[in-house]
Amino acid sequence: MSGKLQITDVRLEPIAEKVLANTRLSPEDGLALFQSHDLLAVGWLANHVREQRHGDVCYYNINRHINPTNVCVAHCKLCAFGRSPEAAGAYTFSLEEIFARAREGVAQGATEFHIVGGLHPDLPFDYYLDLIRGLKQRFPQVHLKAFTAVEVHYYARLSKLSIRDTLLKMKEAGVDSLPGGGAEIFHPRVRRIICDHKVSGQMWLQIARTAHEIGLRSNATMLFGHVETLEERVDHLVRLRETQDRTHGFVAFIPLEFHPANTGLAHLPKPTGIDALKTIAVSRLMLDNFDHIKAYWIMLTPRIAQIALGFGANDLDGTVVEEKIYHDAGATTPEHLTRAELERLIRAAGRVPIERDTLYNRVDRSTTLPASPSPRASGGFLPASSLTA
Ligand code: V47
Repeated sequence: MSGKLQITDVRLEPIAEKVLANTRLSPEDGLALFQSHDLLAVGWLANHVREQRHGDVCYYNINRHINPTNVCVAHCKLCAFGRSPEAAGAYTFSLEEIFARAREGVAQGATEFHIVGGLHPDLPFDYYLDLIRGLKQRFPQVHLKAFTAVEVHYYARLSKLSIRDTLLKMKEAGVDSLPGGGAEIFHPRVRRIICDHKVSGQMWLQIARTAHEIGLRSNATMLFGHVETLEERVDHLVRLRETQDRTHGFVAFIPLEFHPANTGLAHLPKPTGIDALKTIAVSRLMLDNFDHIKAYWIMLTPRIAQIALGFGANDLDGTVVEEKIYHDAGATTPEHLTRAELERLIRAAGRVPIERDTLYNRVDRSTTLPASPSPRASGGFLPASSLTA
C-alpha cells in the first residue's frame, strides 16, 4: 500500500513504532488494535508487514474439498454441517464415491485434497486409513491435507492408540499435512458454549505440536464473531504464536468468520465486514512468526477477501469446488471459483497472482499443460523449484 501512515487513534502510536521496528507486540497491544476504530491505520500496519514478507504477491491454489461424512456425534452449537445418523440429509460417501470426486479434482488440475468430516459413531479408523491409502495410490502427486486435530483425537480414542501413534499411522498411510479446523477459540469459557464436547484448546495445541514433531505441517484457524471477547481472541493468537515459536510447524493461519444460520447460535448477529478486516489485520500483526494469512473467500465473500489483500492477507485459498460447512450455515458465496476468476480478483486488488501448492512452492504450468485427466499423469503441474534455476 503506498502512502503515509496516518493515525487518528493515539493508542496506536506506540504500537506503530513497534511494528516499524519489527518488535513483537504484547497481548495488550493486540487488544488495543482490536478495540481501535482506526481501521485504516491498523490495516496500513498489517499491510506494511505483509509487503515486507511477500511484496505484491498473492497466492492461491487449485484444490478440491472432500467431506467424507457429515454424521457427527459432537453436536457443536456452532455447526450447521454435522447430523445425527438418522437425520434428514445425513450422508457417508463410499470410498469409490470419494475417489470419483478426487478424480474429477485431478482432471481440473488439483494439487491438494482438503479432507475433513464429522465424527462418525460407526466408521472404524481403517475407513479413513483406506481412504488416504486409496487416494495416495491413485493420485500420488496430490497433497493430502486431511483430518483436523479434532478428528485425530477421535480416531485415537476409537483405535485406543496414543495421539502420536494415530498421527504416525495417518502419515504412513499418506497424509501430508493437517488442515487448521477445530481450533475455534481456545478459551474454555467459549468452548463450553459453542462446542462443549470438542477437544479442549490445550489438546488441540498438543495435537498440533505432536504432528509437527513427527514431521507433519499443519494450519491453524480461529473462529471469530460469536460469543468470544476480544481478550479471548488475543489469547487464542498468543497461544498459537507460542506454539509456533516452539515448532515452526504451522504453515498458514485462517481467521474464520462465524456464520450463524441453521446453527445452535442462530440468534447471534453475523459479524460485520469491518470486524473481518480488522481480525485479519490483527492476526497478521500478532502472528509475527506465521508466514501466511489466508483470506478464505468462501467465508468472507470474494469482495471482502479481495479487500483483505490490503489488510495483511497474502492468500485467497483455493478453487474449492464443493463446500458444505459454510453453505449449510447459510453462506451465499459460490462453492467454486476458477483459476481465472481467482486471478482476476487478485489482479484487481493490485496484487500479482501466484499459484502455489499446499506448502507454498510455486506451481508452474507453463511447460506441462494437462493433456489428459489420467490419474497417473502429473496433472499438468510441477513445483516451480523443479523447473527453473
Ligand atoms: O473447524 C464450522 C468452522 C472450520 C461454522 O486449513 C464454521 O487450509 C463459521 O477449518 N460458521 C472448517 N465457521 C473450515 C476450516 C478451513 C477452511 C479453509 C481452509 C482451511 C485450511 C481450513 O469451519 C471448522 C469450524 O471452525 N465452522 N461451522 C459456521 N457455522
